[in-house]
Amino acid sequence: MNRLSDAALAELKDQSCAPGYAREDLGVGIVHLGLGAFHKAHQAFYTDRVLARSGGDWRILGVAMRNAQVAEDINAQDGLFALLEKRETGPRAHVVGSIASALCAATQSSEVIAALCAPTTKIVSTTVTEKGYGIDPATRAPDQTNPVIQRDWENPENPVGVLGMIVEALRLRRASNVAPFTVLCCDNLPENGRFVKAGLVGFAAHRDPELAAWIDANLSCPSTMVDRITPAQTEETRALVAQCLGVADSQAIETEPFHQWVIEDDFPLGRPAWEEVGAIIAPDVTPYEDMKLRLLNGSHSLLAYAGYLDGKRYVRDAMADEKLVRLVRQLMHAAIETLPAIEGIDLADYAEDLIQRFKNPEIAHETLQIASDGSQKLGQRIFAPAVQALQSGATIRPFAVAIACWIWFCRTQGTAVNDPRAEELSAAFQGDDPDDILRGLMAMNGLQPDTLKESEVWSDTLRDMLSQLIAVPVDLFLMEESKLA
Ligand code: CS2
Repeated sequence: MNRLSDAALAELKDQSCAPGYAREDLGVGIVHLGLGAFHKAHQAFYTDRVLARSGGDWRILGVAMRNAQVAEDINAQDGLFALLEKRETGPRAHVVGSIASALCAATQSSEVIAALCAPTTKIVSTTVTEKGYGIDPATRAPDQTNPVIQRDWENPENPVGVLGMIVEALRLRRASNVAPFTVLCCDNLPENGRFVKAGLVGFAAHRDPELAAWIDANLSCPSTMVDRITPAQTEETRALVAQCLGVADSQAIETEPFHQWVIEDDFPLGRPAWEEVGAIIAPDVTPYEDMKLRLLNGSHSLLAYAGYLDGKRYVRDAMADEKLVRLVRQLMHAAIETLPAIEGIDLADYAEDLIQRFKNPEIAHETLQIASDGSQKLGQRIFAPAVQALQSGATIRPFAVAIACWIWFCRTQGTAVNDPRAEELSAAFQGDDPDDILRGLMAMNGLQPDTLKESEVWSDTLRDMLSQLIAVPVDLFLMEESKLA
């Protein structure tokens, strides 16, 4: 079987699966940092649809931050990959043509900087995960203890990290009078545009305060809410794509049919007409972000921890268990109480649609995958709504359940927990005395908001959850759902 490539497009079993436009005629206008499955299923997919509809010089140069193999493999397919939508009626494959080629930041720093400096580069988008920026979420300043930040401060003209690369490119663009590109952060962070801009200004200030002031005054960083559940690729993904298309594709990804993108419209150098293919342009995406972070991602984290502890490998398995569905509904209900109304969206319907999306039997999303990086995710997903619930006198119990399950999950993993703060977490959550564990949590910098630290109601509730977890094996605890109500 031939490998997917420009030349192999003519051999596709079904020509309606091909990109449907002359890729080579369209220039590159976007550099994307973080060439993973989520980018392929979301921004690359939306941009592909725009290119098919109205063309434009908006193809994407993908940058893998660390793994050179990722870039080599997609280049061997001329940037092409298949997106497999897992519908309940059967899978549907489509070849995405928006990625022109790829580089690796760790091994090709100067090539990446050159691409970022090209006047044709109008947008630099990012999906590097919450921890990938090296920005302290509590202060939005660069984390001085982060090895990549330290390395790039020492080698500012040869950077390998997100902040270092963007700042160096902006410095060079400014020196040669090229207007700054727009930075579009597409990670699950609240006010993600403001977050990344603060990190960039802070990083630049360490190098040159004047450059920092210029970035602050001239750089556009619109915030955006992105959504599409995209599990890691498996052998089955590749086998299904080979069956549907008749070509071999090592870069194929699988994802759910649902997708949503809400974007603030602040692109001084222009942008693809993403709204023509379904994106929503909004003056302020904060309410959409909070809705998604607290309802989708918060529930995902709870399902990941409680599901994993209850022996569920995939989200769909957890959702086949009524007691876990009830647990998730309780959290959603409490989270809705903390959200403002959004015109055109019924939050109860949104939550119900999420339940159905999580149940999709075609999507094999590992609880362990979502369980990673809790220290980076739970602030916006669980602690922030817990603060609001506490302040308004609403129920905080479902938030305490989620945190207790996370703590318990960390205890089962020890120092092997997949989290940049693994050592600290394992030291904090030792022993069988809930008060020791609470003290450990409190001592972790920037994790639990002060309002919760100072609240007896919160500490009592969390202590209560933890004592129950300690008193009975966790699987029994989860069976005894009444204790969680
Ligand atoms: C998940 C997200 O892994 C996680 O933490 O909650 O990746 C989630 O699948 C996406 O945000 C869905 O849009």
